[in-house]
Amino acid sequence: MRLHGYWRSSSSYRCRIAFNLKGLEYEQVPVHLVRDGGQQHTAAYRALNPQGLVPALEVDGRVLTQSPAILEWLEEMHPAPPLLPADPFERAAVRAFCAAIACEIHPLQNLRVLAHLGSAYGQDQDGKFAWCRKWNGLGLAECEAMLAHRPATRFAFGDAPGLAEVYLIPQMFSADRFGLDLTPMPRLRAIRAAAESLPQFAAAHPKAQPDAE
Ligand SMILES: N[C@@H](CCC(=O)N[C@@H](CS)C(=O)NCC(=O)O)C(=O)O
Repeated sequence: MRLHGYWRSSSSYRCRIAFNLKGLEYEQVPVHLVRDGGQQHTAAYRALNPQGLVPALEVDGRVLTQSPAILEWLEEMHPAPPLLPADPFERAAVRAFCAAIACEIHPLQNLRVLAHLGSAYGQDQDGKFAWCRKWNGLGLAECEAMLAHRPATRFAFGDAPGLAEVYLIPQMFSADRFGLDLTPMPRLRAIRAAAESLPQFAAAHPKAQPDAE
């Protein structure tokens, strides 16, 4: 398997965590999202992913895109250890938590959205980061609330890490990068501390990647 990604991309980070939790070997192919105007826009990369976004996963000569699809495929192909609970209702609850991150927060902070805030609305780096803090702050507070009435387990949906942490930990990394104060989210911070004590998460961290800057 070849993962085309970028060290700081949270969607790529999700995939790296999941591969590591499953104990799977994979090769990384760096796609620099900034250099040369963004290597994701080259014809060669768009042949892999017509959306011009990372990640893209090459598997036996075929290509999968969209990290949620990659993660669901991974879970179906390599069910052990599971990233989702056995109970269908709980599985839906985990997917809702992941969607709160992948659908409501992440798209608003994407590089091309921030570039448009600059070119069309005159926002500088401070303005763009303030925008990112707004949507990360709102979305992560909602994630904290989604867990408020759940049992006090080590991770979000039990005592083992799963899909919720695959989405959450990269999103919290982004939130830090944008300077968001995570003090009002003690449950999320405790989950992150538990996850980051595990080697699978440490190895997936952006700063541990070969293309890290
Ligand atoms: N929903 C997609 C999002 C992919 C995505 O937005 N990737 C970002 C990096 S995290 C990207 O490639 N951005 C490049 C750009 O905006 O030009 C997924 O989860 O795979």
